[in-house]
Formats: sequence, structure tokens, C-alpha cells
Amino acid sequence: MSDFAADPSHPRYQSLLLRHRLEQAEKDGLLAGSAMIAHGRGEAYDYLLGERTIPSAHKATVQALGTLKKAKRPVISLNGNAVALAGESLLMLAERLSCPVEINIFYRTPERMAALIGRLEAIKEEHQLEVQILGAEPNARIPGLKGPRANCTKEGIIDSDVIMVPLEDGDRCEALVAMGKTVIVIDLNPLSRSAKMGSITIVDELTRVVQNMLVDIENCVVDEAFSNDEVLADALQHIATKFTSR
Ligand code: PTJ
Repeated sequence: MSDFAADPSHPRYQSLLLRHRLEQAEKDGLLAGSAMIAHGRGEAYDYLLGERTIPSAHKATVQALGTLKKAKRPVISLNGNAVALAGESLLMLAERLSCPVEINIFYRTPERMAALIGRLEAIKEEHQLEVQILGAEPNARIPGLKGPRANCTKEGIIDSDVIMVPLEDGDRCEALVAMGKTVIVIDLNPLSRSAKMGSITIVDELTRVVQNMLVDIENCVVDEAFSNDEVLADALQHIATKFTSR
């Protein structure tokens, strides 16, 4: 981040910072070719949501945290965008939850896997974090998916009961749900297949979600009456209201 020059008082500072992280990650070989497109789509939805955590997203965040804390074998699945945008805070969260992270990417190449694992190991070292990083040596496959994106580990994704998947693709989300897992989705698009398939969907920007989780981690209670459909409907309602109000 050393060459990031924007002033924190700039009204678009946060957005510029995230773009910078992605530019840097692209240079470092962490990202998929379509990573910027995915980010741009996220930015568009974030703009419509007011670039802030709406109350229903916060409710889903607390529900997700409580569910992760209660889980027997929680795991956080990480892709290129997630590591680039929030690698540090995601590893800090994993340590607080005592759960492993697993690199599980859509566009899998040995070079990207090595770059992502290397980045996470460097963060671990810098912050002296105790987190298991899985994914380097896949020994299992997610049933129902074709190609290298199905590769995963038995001790991580396969044996998990609760899995958090930031910026997941719809197919894989569906496959994880079909395996009987509780799937926590983080996606700014409330209309995406992942958002609709997820057990708990947080319609919010990834870096804000992880920061909120780190703040709320000691005070999260699972709400037995939680409804994911209500969370999605509220996000859409929020966007619609933004169009009709000044
Ligand atoms: O690293 P890989 O190979 O696993 O590839 C990662 C990407 C993200 C490129 C891949 O999974 C992909 O193409 O994703 P999609 O299908 O474009 O979906 C990304 C979703 O994440 C979209 O619905 C975006 O709205 C949403 N999104 C993008 N940036 C953020 C986000 N949601 C939350 N926070 C963000 N920062």
C-alpha cells in the first residue's frame, strides 16, 4: 500500500483505497482476469445501498457471527478478491473464531494458488497470527462441480458444517448448500444466485462486514426467527427507496 497517495479526507477515499488494493494484487498475480469486473459490479450495488451497512445487513452479520461461533467445524473460504481486499482482517477474524481459512478459487492456476498462499503466510507472519491456511494441497472435490474449481480439502471445506464464502459464484454456493452446509454469503448484489442460495446472506461490502464482525464478535446471539428472505427483501426495498426519495 506504500504508493497509495489519496488523502483520507477525500470523499471517495475508501473506494480509492479498495481499488488500489486490487490494482496492487493484480500486479502481484493474486487475481482472476475478471476480478475487476466483479469489483465494479459490487461498487455499483454499494452505491445503490448508500455505501454503508444497512440495518438488515448488520442483523445478518450478527447472525452469521453467532452461527460461526456455534459451529463445530467452521471454515472461511477465500478467493482472490477477498484476499486482496481484506486478507489481514479475514485472518484476524479466523484467529478469533479459531477456524481455518481455505483458498478456494474459481479460476484456479498453480501460480495464483502459490501467490495467494504466499500473501496469507506473509500476513500471518507480520501479525503473528495462529491460523491454519488450507487449499494448497487439495485432497477432495465439491460434489456436483466440474473442473479445477471443485478442488478443495477434506479437513476444511468438505468436513465443515458452517462455511463463509465472500464473493462466491452461484454454482458453488448451490453445491455447498446441497452438501447440507450452512452457507454464509457476503455479496453486495441481493439479486445474485449466491445471495438467493445462501443460508445467511450479508448484503454489504466485504471490508465493512469483516470490520463489523471484529467489533461484534463478543456480542452476537443467534436469532432463531432469522429470515434470510426478509434480509434480501429489505436490501431491495432499501435500493428502491433510494430511487424514489430525494
Ligand atoms: O479469485 P477467483 O478465481 O475465485 O474469482 C473471484 C471472482 C470474484 C472474480 C469470481 O468469483 C467472480 O467472477 O465472481 P462474480 O460471479 O462476478 O460475483 C462476484 C459478486 O461479488 C458480485 O455479485 C458482486 O456484486 C459481489 N461483490 C464484488 N465486490 C464485492 C462484492 N460483494 C461484497 N463486497 C465486495 N467488495
